[in-house]
Amino acid sequence: ALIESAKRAAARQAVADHFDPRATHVGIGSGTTIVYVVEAIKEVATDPTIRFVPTGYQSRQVIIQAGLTPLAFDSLPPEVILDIAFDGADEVDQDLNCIKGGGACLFQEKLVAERARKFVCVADYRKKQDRLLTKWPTIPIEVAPIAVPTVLADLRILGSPNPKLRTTLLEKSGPLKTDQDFFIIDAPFPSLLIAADVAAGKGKGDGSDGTWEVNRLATAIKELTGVLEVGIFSGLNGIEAEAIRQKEGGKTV
Ligand code: DER
Repeated sequence: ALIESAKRAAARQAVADHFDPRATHVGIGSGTTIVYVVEAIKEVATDPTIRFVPTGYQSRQVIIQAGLTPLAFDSLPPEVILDIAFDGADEVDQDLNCIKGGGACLFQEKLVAERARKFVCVADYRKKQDRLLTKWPTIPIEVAPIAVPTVLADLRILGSPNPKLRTTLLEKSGPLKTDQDFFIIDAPFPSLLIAADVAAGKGKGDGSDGTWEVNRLATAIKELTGVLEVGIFSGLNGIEAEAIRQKEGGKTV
């Protein structure tokens, strides 16, 4: 209940601070926190012409169940930029870089995030860490099924000790399929350096000494043949994280 109330608080804060009822196109991410974001938007979105762009099957369902109108990303007129996009994250570092893909929707999430004038990451206190891969152990990577064996081998060469194909529990035996009918590989790496760490000589950040800086690792993985998208979001224009801290006894911890 504490975590749900923290998610709801982060969501309501983010909508109160950033949602403009005059918006015409709004990106809606995936996961559980986004449900609270849509709930809060529903309370203030009076204009029936606003269109909500989903980031996958679940996101579209959340929009429809709230009685809002979805508009598929590939139906967007090419000149249209989204006023704002809201989404969750699995972990957020002090430079507002995010690990995303816990819900296996990272490809459409990145498409939508990069199409928005402002990207608002809504994350409760558990997600906020100094460096990425502190609590969340792996980088989700969307891969063409046929390329899985080579991408697994390539990730080991980049320094991932034990990259794994994501399988589903209970629902279906075998690998999980994304909305693009691709597979997800979860690749563990040691916690990632931020740019300031490299500048301070804490590591080269290019994998040569076992350390990786966020952007360099994201680029190195993205360049592997067979990789569609990497679950590291960084340097997005206007990315703002609403990480609501847990309140204990009325004080912020
Ligand atoms: O998969 C994603 O990137 C989602 O945004 C997700 O990780 C956030 O999920 P949550 O809001 O249920 O924690």
